[in-house]
Amino acid sequence: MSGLKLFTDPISQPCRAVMILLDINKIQFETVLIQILKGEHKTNQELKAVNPNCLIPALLDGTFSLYESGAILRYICNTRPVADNWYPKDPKIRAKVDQYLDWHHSAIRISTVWFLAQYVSKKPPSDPEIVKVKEKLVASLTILDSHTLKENKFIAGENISIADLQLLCELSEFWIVNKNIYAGFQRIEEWVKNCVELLNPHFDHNNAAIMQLKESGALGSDPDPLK
Ligand SMILES: N[C@@H](CCC(=O)N[C@@H](CS)C(=O)NCC(=O)O)C(=O)O
Repeated sequence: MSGLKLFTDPISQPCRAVMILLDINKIQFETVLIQILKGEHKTNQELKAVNPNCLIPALLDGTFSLYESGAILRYICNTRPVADNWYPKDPKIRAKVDQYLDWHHSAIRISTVWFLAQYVSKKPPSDPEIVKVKEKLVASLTILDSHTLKENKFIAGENISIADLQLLCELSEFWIVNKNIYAGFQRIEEWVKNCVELLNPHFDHNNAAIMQLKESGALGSDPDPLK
């Protein structure tokens, strides 16, 4: 046993990134399932003690507690037997991984706001909040497609890293509503295929919950990219 206890729900993008990293590196961990759709993150007192923000993922390593997926991904790489490509020791490549993990929150994670507003809260696409978020997201996808992935096969270089995991899990959240928000961004489309191929069977295994949600049609279907 690695001694890790992860508070998680596979329908959450940052949770999946952490679970895939653990799985692919064969690191055992104890799962505390926090079902977001049932509001369990708001009531689970053990989670609240680990993360006073009541958000997941959150991690316990013995008595050491940690929240924020980017910090958790890095901590696992720094403390467990993880292949070097995930968080390379080379300072320049590592800095590029860190650059993405920081940029992610203001540039890509914003897609969550769109998802929650349009498909969970059922606001119309013309809602000013949604329009603003989409503009920002298109600008960020354009940067990834025409800059980041033009220079490199993966975000930080020639190998897949935790930065790619973080991005892939965020973009694939829209698969729940049958939507491909990166359609037409050819380098991103190619990169998604490459990542999924490299990560499987661990990617599909951890994606099963969102695929079930998609099949259930619970949040509807919106196949139009970036509509
Ligand atoms: N910046 C945080 C975001 C964590 C987060 O927003 N988690 C979501 C699940 S994807 C959550 O717990 N949501 C519950 C809520 O917002 O009430 C991270 O990367 O870990």
